[in-house]
Amino acid sequence: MRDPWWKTAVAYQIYPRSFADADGDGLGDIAGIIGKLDHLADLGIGFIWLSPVYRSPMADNGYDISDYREIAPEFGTTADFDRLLAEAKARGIGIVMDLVVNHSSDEHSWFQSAREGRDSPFRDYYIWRDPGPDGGPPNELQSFFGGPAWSFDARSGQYYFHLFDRKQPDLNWENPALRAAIWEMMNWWFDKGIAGFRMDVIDLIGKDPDNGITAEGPKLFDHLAEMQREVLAGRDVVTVGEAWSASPDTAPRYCGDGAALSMVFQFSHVTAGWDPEFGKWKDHKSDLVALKRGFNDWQRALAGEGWNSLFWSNHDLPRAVSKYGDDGIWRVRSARALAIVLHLMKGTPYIYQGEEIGMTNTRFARREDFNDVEVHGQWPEMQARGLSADDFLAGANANGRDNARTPMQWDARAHAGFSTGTPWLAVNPNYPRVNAAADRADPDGVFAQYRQLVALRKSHPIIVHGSFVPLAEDHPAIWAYRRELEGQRLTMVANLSGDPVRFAVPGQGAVSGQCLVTNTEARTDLTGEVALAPWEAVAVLGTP
Ligand code: TEU
Repeated sequence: MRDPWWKTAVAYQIYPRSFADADGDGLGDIAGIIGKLDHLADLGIGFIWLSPVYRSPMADNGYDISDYREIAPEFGTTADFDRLLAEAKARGIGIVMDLVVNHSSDEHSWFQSAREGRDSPFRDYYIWRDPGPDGGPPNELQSFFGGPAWSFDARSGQYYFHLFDRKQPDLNWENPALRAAIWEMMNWWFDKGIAGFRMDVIDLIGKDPDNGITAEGPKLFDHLAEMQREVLAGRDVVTVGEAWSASPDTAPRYCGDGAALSMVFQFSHVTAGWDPEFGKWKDHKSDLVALKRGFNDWQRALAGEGWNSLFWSNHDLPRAVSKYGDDGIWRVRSARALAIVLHLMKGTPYIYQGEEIGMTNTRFARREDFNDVEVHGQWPEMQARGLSADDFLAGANANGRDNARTPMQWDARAHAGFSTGTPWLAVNPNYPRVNAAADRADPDGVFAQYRQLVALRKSHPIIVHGSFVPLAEDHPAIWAYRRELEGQRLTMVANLSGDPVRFAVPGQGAVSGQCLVTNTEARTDLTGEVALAPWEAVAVLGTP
């Protein structure tokens, strides 16, 4: 059987609001994306995951959709979108749309009708319950953005359910008519020629809220099987499900043989770096051993069946170089090391916009400076649980979603060349130094490293298909692994610390041959003890 194209391709995520603004209103747009397609073609990526561009009141920056087939006017028109699809295709790049169907916007016509009363034909598209015995919410379930997951609707005297903001009512997946409407919508987009879907919080669609079950609920895999039958079967597309609760045990049910998804986004490496008590809202020193375990466990679990996605960052997470690297003096070298570590594992790598030029977190001086709905919703919760204002601010600065959402830094012009107007979220002040034009001009820059890695994946099947064996899993500073395919061995060794480290390469990783990639000096031999410079990463290809 021919390999699916998405195993060799590298993905690039665009958060349209912050990518490129063509019309000067301070918000990124589709015309802006089209203007930057050559940057992406040059990087060599195979598909774009486009965060939502649908019509939306933007309570959660587009993850609250009011019309699944229309483009948000602030981002452009359907004609602009069709042009993007065609221009990307002409460069060999597919467009993967964001499918946000755990919930819609409360301004979707379905919800507008549903809230008119219990007789509305769309009432059952959402989850309504009578008040609890005390007149309060039906149960204790909480929203991910803080506060109860139930909001009262005075007109009908019932509560509706929302796992996110109150402007994001959850859709009722128990209703076959709702499911049919979603299948129809997905088929409509595929017929337009999109390359796939990234599925927002897909592990939540099988929920059973009456029994307090939200993630991986009893109906989840039935719904995915129906999606496979009604939409995906026979289509040569990529599907990636965002699944915070997926585990190595459940992974095959999402993306094993015959399952609906090509792969999932799982977050074990992300949550490994969170505070045990306050989660992402309290800064926590990251632990390399736990971080590696997050990846290695999944590499092992999906060795035979299924496929991994590989990512450091996305629009909900901090910038990779700030979280896992060193965004001070080692910014460029550590960003390159992280790229090498990630891209030579087994799976499909996702590059988040700006990662390819080593963009860093922004420091927000005050809580009020954050834009994100999650920060403002979670503060009262965390305060009630005993977290101080200073600690919360430090946590939000370390892990908050706005870090990834500051505008793309294209060049040293005002607002980093992102917009001629005033950006919706301020550009990181380091843009005169950290920007695409400067980085791309540097043969030892971050972009050059990413471009090389994307190209190597196409020329070296061992990177795509080779078996994976982690090495030195308990080492606190070294990340190392071995890949093998058809008599070839590829060993990657990286020092993820700012100190020099002497490391004895275990026998099962020993290799000499050709230096495939390095962020410092070329090496052709990884046998015995090697002395690694700070943040040095190197991969050697040879025979065992
Ligand atoms: O994110 C899912 C999600 O659960 C995150 O909000 C996550 O909980 C949080 O960042 C961790 O504290 C998806 C989208 O990626 C996100 O942008 C949306 O806000 C959310 O779903 C709702 O659609």
